[in-house]
Amino acid sequence: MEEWIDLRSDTVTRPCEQMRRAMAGAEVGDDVYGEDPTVNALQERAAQMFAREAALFVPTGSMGNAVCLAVLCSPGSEVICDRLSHIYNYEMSSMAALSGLLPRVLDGPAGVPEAAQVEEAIHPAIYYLAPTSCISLENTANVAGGRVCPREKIERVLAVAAERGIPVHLDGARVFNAAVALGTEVAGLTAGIDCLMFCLSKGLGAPVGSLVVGSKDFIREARRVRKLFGGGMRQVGILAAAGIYALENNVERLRQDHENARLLACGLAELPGLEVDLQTVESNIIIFRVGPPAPEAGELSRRLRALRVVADPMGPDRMRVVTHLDVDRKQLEVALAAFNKAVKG
Ligand code: TLP
Repeated sequence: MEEWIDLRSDTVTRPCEQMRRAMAGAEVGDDVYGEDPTVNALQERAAQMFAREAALFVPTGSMGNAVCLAVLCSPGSEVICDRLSHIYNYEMSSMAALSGLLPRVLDGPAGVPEAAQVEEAIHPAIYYLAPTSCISLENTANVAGGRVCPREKIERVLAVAAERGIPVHLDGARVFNAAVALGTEVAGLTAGIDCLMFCLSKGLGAPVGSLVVGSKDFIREARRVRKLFGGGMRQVGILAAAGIYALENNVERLRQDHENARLLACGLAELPGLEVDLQTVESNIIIFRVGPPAPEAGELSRRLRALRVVADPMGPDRMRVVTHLDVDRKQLEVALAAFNKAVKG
């Protein structure tokens, strides 16, 4: 049977044979009692990789972000975030629904606000203004096209945050992609950020799971809030084992996904009606414009499916494709040939 090539997201990867073996062999215990040795090992490894005191395994990135904001922020306060951020667009308004928070939205370049914009948006301490309780950054910035936020820009925001005494959260769903793209380590890239979430279930190839990373006190409170949100899990070492495997084997190889994304982007840019800004392709995500003579993005997506290539539209004139460990070079060539056929009808 002919295979499908799924470029919708790096979330679509399936655990490989060795990862499944690690999962099947995992030692487990009841993690609500803190007694799952594999979860504990994963949490320690994550804390160590980020040079922080502690980490907490959570089922999803969305829950990780929600837990962090709930710990950092009081109801009725504001969270500064970018207009393109996942936390603002794709998390079911959870900051409002679960924690009574209002997003203060900024239009930063490349999906992350500049320090000057942040400074201007922080409310002064006047009793009739909602206090600003957190600044949330995202790296890589997904909907900006997987843009990588360099350390210098983070530092400028951190300086403003420190001066005003406001904590900074990082939605680091793809922070390993950012670090690999910059040729640096996640610990250095994220130093000084108060708490962060990163995902095992995106480019790292695990089936489930994210981690929240921070200080001991922060993680103690995060554990309580995770339970409050229904995220206390039991013999979850089976999933944590996949996470350990992912951290041990799938970080450096993200480089390949980035190279593949560049190749794919260059190929797409040559096709009639597809407008790809190659300057902005910095990691494994490509967001590009679709216009005449190509059909609307929805129709293009349908034609691609008929050719066994899956890519979703983002509105009528935009599309996103994502490279990951389940698509290799040969499959990308097949995908490009399908795009070529589909744009021409
Ligand atoms: N992103 C998914 C979709 O929800 C859009 C994807 O396919 O890219 N932060 C960022 C930056 C994300 O991209 C995502 C997922 C999350 C948080 C949420 O992670 P999950 O899906 O585990 O809740």
